[in-house]
Amino acid sequence: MNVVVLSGGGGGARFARGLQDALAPGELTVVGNVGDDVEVLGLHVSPDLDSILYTLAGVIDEERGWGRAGETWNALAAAAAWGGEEWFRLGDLDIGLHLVRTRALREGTRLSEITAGLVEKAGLETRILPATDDRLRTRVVTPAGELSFQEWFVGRAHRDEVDTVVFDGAGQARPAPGVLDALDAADSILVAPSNPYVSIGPILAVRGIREVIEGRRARCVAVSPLIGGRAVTGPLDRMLRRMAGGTTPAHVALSYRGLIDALVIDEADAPCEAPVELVVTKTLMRDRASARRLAEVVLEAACG
Ligand code: FO1
Repeated sequence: MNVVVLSGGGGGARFARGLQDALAPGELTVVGNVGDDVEVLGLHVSPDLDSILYTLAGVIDEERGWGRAGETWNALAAAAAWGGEEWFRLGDLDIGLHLVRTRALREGTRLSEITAGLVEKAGLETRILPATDDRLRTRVVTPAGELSFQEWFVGRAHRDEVDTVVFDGAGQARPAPGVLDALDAADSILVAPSNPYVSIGPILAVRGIREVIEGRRARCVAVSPLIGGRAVTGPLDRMLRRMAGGTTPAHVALSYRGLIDALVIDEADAPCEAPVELVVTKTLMRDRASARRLAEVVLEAACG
């Protein structure tokens, strides 16, 4: 069976691990968001790809939800002491990966090739594909002006309301090698419980990806990232209220209009009406076992 999941970091990465646990080795392809990518201290950081890689490899800091477990912060402290930036915290272990990736990018290697190399080094059989190798950056338009994603999300702790989300470079960005083929060959296409605007939106903004999903043969099932109308973490509930007018499953389903056959929602959001088939279950991923249970329900809804 071929399963493709579109994912951001955090909850998306946990869901991907649930899928990896539920499926046979090699059956899963994760298409990851790169709109959050940022250059810090001269290093190229791909937060969502890294959260997916670290989570699937079992080295993520589970509590923080990003970066590596057992992290230390000496390089960052030393850089800061010399006047370097420290608003975006890079740990010593994490920096090891950024050094390798940044050097390879400077030598002209594509992000997708670099990511495949990291996946191999981690000993994973799941494929992780960046949505694009081209430059695509998410920006948010707020009452305080237009901000880069990380300036808003980390620098300002996402306190500003968001009026619009813009994907800089999306017009030119081509899908990374393997993305369209994977979607085409998929028996099921899944959308992880990630933020539809800033995690899944940038993936769908890459030329051809939305169109291939719209023309799919496979069923496409999304998992709502809301529980009881509230985001588990992050600003999605505020974004949906302001940009879509509410936080019910119908509002989530409408953000994937034309793309999904079913939406998996939490028991706390049922009963309700939505323009797609609804599947009700417990969606909170407290640990690896609950993420696997959620993955099994979603696969059942997608494959029958
Ligand atoms: N999130 C924060 O809230 N503060 C940070 O300093 C921070 C650093 C960071 C470094 C590497 C990395 O892979 C992720 C990091 N994140 C940090 C998380 C990240 O900004 C967001 O969670 C994602 O971009 C949203 O999916």
